[in-house]
Amino acid sequence: MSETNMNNTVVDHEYGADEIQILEGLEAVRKRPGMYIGTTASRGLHHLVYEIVDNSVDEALAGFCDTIEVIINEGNSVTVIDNGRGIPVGINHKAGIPGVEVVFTILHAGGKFGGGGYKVSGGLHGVGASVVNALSNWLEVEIYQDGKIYKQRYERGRVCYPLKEIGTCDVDKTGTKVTFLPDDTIFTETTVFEFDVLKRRLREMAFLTKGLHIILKDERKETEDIKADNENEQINELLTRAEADIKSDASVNKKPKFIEFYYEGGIKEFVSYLNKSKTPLYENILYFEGERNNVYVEVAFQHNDSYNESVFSFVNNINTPEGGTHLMGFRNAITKTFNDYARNAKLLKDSEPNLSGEDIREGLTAIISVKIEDPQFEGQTKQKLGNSEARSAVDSIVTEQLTIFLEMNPAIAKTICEKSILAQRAREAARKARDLTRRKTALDGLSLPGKLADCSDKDPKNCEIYIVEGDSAGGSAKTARARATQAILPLRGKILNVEKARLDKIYANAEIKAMITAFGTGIHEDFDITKLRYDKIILMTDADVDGAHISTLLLTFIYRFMPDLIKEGHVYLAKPPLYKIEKNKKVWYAYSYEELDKILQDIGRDQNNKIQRYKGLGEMDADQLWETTMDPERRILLRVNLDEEMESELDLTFTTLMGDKVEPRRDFIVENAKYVKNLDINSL
Ligand code: TSJ
Repeated sequence: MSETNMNNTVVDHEYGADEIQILEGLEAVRKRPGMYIGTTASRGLHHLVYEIVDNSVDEALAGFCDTIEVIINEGNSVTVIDNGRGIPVGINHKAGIPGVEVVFTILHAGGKFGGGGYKVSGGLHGVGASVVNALSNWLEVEIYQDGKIYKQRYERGRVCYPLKEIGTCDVDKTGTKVTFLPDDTIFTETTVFEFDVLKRRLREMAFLTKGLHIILKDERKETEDIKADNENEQINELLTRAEADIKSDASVNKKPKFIEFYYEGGIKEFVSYLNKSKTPLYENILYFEGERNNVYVEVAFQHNDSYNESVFSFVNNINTPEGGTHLMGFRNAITKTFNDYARNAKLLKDSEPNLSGEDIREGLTAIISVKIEDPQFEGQTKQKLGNSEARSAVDSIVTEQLTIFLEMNPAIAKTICEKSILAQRAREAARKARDLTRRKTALDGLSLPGKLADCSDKDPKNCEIYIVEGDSAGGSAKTARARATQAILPLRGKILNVEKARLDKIYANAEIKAMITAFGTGIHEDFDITKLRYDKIILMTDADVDGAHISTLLLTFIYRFMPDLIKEGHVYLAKPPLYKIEKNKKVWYAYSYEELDKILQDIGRDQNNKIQRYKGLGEMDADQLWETTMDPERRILLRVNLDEEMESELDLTFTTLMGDKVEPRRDFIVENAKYVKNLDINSL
């Protein structure tokens, strides 16, 4: 092991022991890749790219680079190019090898060897380029510096030859180019990069780094992309229902091959992007920026006329879905500052109580981004920022600048305060309504909704609940079900769109109340998963556009009120068949057009084949419904997943699909052909 390395290394040794350690370091990465990149599935594969790009983003944050280009090459290698200073090629004193070799061969070397500037962007779990190198079949780096081009190649982490000069370039041209091919013996599930996945994260990075150009190109032939797409075929199916009408538009099928992100306004533009399908309450996007105690703070926000809070926080360009000190600092600052303002401006009377944080955050879209030298993560999942200096930095910067802004923009200040006061009143009304239901619950034990046909088994682990659209399908489902373990809750018509209703109205909605009581968990801060009455919550709707819409409404409700049900994998979509085929008294069901095609191929395409296209659950009798959609032995269920790393995109998915602006909604569907893909629905 060490021999190969010795033969290939530039410098003469004294450093043999170090090199053995180097190899052991990278070998450890190859042995336990999960420890370094979390997963070797598709997500881990894509993280390799982010890990490399993070280095270029650091160079941009240090002020030496303004363009990063990412290219997916034919054969699924990836190239990242920046126009920064180029990784240092001089011999690193400590290691006795060129800086670039240190970066790629020594575990956790990233950042430590760079002088000056921030080492801020975090990378997944803070691992470096060496991890990408260790997990690549091969990796090549080229550096443009002082009119020279340097190159080195590695295979499975090992140096192939000493860093060498391979030519000259314009002295003005500087930068780094890295190309790597992920190791298919490690990424056994897939080595196919998905354009859309990279696109989403790169867009986020561009939003978080104002003034940086990030370009993504796909140079593969059509086939690779289609291969990746087919892995999500079951999703396509769901989509074809909702999108059948749009699909005729040829542009849908044309994949983008090139995209450039550049946001001069950074997170300000992030906020307007998130609000694009909503109606803002005022034109400005408030933006505050500053540095305190070595914490660089940026905050942008704008209220819209909805009732939901869409606040996303980032530390060193990494999303922190669980928040932490930076988020607490922000919340504290806006609560205090708006209350002070509202009192002073007599918008809030002396007799009235303070606005709560929740009131002020109603309809708020915000991005909080901090950059900090040594982020400490806490909590069970180590995703919550713990540094107390981040709290005080965000709090004081937002308080100071927001106070001034409100003084100078009284009309906006008044709009926000009035919206918050309305929210306060609605919250009070909702609390009263909720207390009423709570008291009732306490008295009756569990007063389950009347429409619910509950199952008899009392162990939630064995139980499932079907949420069924419409009374007639509900009736069939009640007849068809396995009474011991399957409960049926029929819902009447379209359910309330929680994106467009305030809490009091939501609590007053019968369908929503029925679901909340049936599930048993409570919602929001009262949510308690141990009280869940069913292991599986199965949404069963028609296989048409309306059905897809109802599913989305239901998912939106669950996402906003009890997201943990989705995160813990309790939420499913039933998949009714699309076709029934009859021949000689025998019956087949097909769940997709492809399946229909296959069945017809198998049984022969005779004239007397009877093919029925199911339009709704109502067209099936109880037996058919059981056979095709409810029998655990035969049915197909799709599990709904939240990809937490793309929180903001997910929020956008729901708000866009459920929002009231028609144009953005259509654009969204056309652009992202697969909205459910964001939900990452996995077939079981
Ligand atoms: F890490 C990496 F190898 F994966 C990688 C690093 C990949 C890519 C595409 C780019 C980079 C990278 C590194 N771009 N720019 C830099 N800059 C430095 O490493 C650098 C240059 C000069 C100095 C200095 O103090 O003079 C310091 C650093 C960290």
